[in-house]
Amino acid sequence: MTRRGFDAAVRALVREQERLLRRRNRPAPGGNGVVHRYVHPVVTAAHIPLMWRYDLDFNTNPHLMERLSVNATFNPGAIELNGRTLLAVRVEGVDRKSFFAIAESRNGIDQFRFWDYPIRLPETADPDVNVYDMRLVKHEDGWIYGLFCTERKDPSVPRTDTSSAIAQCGVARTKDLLTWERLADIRTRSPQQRNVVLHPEFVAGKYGLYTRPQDGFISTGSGGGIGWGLSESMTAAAIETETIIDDRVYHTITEAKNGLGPAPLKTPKGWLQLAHGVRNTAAGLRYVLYLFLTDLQEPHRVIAHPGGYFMAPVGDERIGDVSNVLFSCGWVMKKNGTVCIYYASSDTRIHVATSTIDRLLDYVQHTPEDSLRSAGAVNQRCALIDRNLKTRKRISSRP
Ligand code: M1P
Repeated sequence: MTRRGFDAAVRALVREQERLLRRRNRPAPGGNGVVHRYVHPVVTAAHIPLMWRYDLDFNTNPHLMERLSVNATFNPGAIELNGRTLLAVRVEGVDRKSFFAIAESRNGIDQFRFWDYPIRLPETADPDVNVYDMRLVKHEDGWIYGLFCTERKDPSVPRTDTSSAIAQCGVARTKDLLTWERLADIRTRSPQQRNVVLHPEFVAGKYGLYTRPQDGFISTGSGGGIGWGLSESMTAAAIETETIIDDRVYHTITEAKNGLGPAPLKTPKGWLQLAHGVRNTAAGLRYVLYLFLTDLQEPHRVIAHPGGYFMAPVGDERIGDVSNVLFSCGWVMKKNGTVCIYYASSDTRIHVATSTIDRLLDYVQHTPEDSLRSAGAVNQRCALIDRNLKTRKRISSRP
């Protein structure tokens, strides 16, 4: 390539990316009435700034190659700050290492752009090998916390075992998402933890934490379920007693495992909780999203729990690096009651789905619980059909 050709190729790359970054989004047709999906993903690997991927100097990169390619963008934490929607995106390089980077949008639906640099997350004395899935929480103590999974190689296995790892919850805090203070990893009695989430308010003067205890790195073993515990502080958080508040259950969407998504939203009826449930199939694990409601004073007490999922992978969402996965660890409730749910499909790209608090509360309060038996499921459907027949008769008998 000549220098002129190189410059023209760079300009073409910039133009092409600008088209993507300026693209407007629009609601997708159809849906289940609980949420609206959107036509385009909101953040993809192609949204990553060119400066993070290419060496743009003709002298050192005459073939204009990507020097540090990005594999995927997924599982973002979300927060609204100064009227903007900010996502703490999990960016995964082609070297498999994940890191966090903030992508910003005015409306939360489209035109997300990354800030100039990824987050420079301080390490602890025992450095993380991989960090991922940050939950952003504005706590009433005044800090914004980022809780994420920190993964290190298991030191107890033989050198030849190159896949055994230990997952725990890392903690960092910030006021502006630019400068971060790293705190100690959370201590619990469980050998492994993932999907740990900070409750936004103090509970009995302590920090409330949702957990997901597990025996192994992938399998929950004898552990599992969404747990709850209290910690005196967040600078050296420790949970002595963990209670399972939403267990995994045979022949349901949470049979293999489950985990809380983002921090719950406070509503007049209770804390609205979003989680993922996992079951095993002949084609591998299938991750779907579900909602439930917990008590305002006792956020660990479940007060409404619809059966099944409200979102599962559809269409293109079903395909990616880890296919058949929907995962969410970020949502934003706007002043007008709109809720933007940020979810990733198949560990590859990020989408938004919108709803309202009223709609989501209606869903959690009026959807029947899982009956746990086929006959029970038929009874629920027959009751619905009976009610509908009466409603139809009433409508058709009107003059
Ligand atoms: O690959 C699907 C998801 O698997 C893990 O979630 P969980 O611990 O609940 O199984 C996480 O690694 C998550 O990042 C990933 O999306």
